[in-house]
Amino acid sequence: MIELYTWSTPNGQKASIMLEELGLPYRVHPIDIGKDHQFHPDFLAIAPNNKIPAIIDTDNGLRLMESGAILLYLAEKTGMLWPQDFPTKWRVVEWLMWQMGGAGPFLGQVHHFVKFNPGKSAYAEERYTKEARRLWGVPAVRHEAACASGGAAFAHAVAAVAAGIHDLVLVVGVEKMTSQPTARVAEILAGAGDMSGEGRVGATFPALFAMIARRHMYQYGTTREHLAAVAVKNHANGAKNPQAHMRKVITMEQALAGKPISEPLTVYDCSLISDGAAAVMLAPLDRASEFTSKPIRILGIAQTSDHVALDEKDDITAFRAVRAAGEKAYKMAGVGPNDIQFAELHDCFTIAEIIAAEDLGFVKKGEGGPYALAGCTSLTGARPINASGGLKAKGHPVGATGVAQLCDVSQQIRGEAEERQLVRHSIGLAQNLGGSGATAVVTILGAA
Ligand SMILES: N[C@@H](CCC(=O)N[C@@H](CS)C(=O)NCC(=O)O)C(=O)O
Repeated sequence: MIELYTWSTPNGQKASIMLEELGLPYRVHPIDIGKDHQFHPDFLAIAPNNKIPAIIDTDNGLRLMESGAILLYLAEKTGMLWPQDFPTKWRVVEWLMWQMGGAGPFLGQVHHFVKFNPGKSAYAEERYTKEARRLWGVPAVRHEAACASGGAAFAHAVAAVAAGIHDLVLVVGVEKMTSQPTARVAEILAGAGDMSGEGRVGATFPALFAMIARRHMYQYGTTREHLAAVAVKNHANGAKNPQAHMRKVITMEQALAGKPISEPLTVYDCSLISDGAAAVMLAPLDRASEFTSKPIRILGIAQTSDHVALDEKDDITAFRAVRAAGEKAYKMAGVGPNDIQFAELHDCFTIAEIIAAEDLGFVKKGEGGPYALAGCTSLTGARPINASGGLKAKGHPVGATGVAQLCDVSQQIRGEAEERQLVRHSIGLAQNLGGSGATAVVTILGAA
């Protein structure tokens, strides 16, 4: 157990985020620095420099102050977030020291001299503000496209690098969802849909995708077994993925007997409410080797849009935006569906994976269900889909999902997917969906 002595400031948050990220059990002891509790002898015995954060590790009695030392200690204790290869480990230390000795103190001093210094000092204000502006002087932007936010951010970053506007771009997807109850999360997510119509009558995404599934069943004979086959396969893959949210194998019987959520969808047809983050770095190909010995090439990418509300679409058994993005991405890459060896598809619901496989031309319209049931999309099938476990088992932290899919495809291309490593892995596709088909991003990746 880690005893954490802290307060809600940026240095305190560093320690809390690290403990959460590592999943270590910890207990918080608030030290109200606004009331000078940091000078109390009990706290000084733990942190002689009278600053939060500080920790005591009850496993060995070790006490530690300084946020940087705490991060390094926890990383080494768990072996997590602590690269084993020598140069990468020192790259981590380099940037940690930069935060501790550069960005952190300078931003703290700006805050102090500009907001709190009662005497005012033009010299200090200018000195620290100038340095802070230099540190902050990189462009940063947030993208919002519901569950396709990560993919949309990536698509725009690719355009900026390709246009020569930026050389290096970091695309980060992040979402924290589990602090809210399921009903509240469903309500918040519904806000990304058609609130004036669907949302107003209480139709959250499970209800919308249930209607899509019903219609697909009616038009093409898709069955509950077809949907369940997707769930069983993605759970099996997720169980092999150390980064998956849910690592639980389920049987066909379990999937078919799942608790109803919105008929015909059961709990096993719905993706997870997850916390998660993912990042990818973009560089022109001639600079990529500065950062990795295994660069990944973007062969094709497209982002498209469609109506938000289901009733405005002429066919709800297909996502027009996915079809259009797929066609454009194939054209850019100079390949067709048959060249795609594996894919990460946006299985927010099992029916969405089936429809995406059809929209992207992996199978004819209406054949996505039988294709999954026949095992063609399993790790050893003809075209593996969601080898990561997909949104169903790996998890669906919405803003992170589109970026995480690209990480999963890259991992396969690099041959680093361990137990999930596919035999054919030189060209893969990621498909990210926003809302009930309002936004789609399709990316085709290959080895550089
Ligand atoms: N270098 C230290 C700085 C810690 C620090 O400045 N803590 C502040 C809060 S963010 C504090 O405890 N201030 C109380 C004080 O200065 O009396 C670290 O990273 O842990």
